[in-house]
Amino acid sequence: MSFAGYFSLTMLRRIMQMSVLQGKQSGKEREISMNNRTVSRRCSAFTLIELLIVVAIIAILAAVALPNFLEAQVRAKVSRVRADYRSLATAIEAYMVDWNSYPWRSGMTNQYNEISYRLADLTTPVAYITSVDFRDPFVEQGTHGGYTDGLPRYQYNYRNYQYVTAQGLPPNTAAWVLNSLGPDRNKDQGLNIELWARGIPTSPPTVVYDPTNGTVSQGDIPRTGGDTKYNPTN
Ligand SMILES: [Ca+2]
Repeated sequence: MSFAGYFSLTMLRRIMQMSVLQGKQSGKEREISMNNRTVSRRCSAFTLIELLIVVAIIAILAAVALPNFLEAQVRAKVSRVRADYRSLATAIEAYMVDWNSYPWRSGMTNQYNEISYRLADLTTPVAYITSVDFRDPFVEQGTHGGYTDGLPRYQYNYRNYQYVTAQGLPPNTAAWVLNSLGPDRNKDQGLNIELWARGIPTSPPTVVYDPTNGTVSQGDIPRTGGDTKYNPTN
């Protein structure tokens, strides 16, 4: 073996020894650092008790917040009903000024009790309002809401007492009523509110929604206009 060959072999052995040594050191260092990580992880981890306390606190907060959130939704819907009534009442009274009677499209169709049909004369030929497609926020879409005709409901109900003769009410009474099912989502006697206000008994008795009975409680949300005796207090 030449001197160059002997030198190369010696250098190669040396390098291999160093790398093996380095490898061993790295392994040790890795082990130490892993141990350190394990220790630090053990120190920073949550215990089961801590996790259970956090879960319990979140559950309590949810139990307190959820009913308030649902009630806020109902209150917002009641406010929307009253805002819709204001828009519709303005258009209905403007129509009365021009035509000397309240709007009423008679006849029977599949949607005859929807205001988009009964109040269609508010939009054409003169547009007293751009649309009468005001949906009752308390109508579960497509259900009849307790009305015995079984027709699906979407919108507020409307009655014009000049055209719909109500027993006990003077004929041609120039009054109208808009009605929402209210938070109980079921028909009470809101459309007969004018009779109730004049002391004419209705069966079952007229019930007007009152939030003091509970945010979700029985009753309808009616609004009247014209020759009316009904003065809502809420
Ligand atoms: Ca109701």
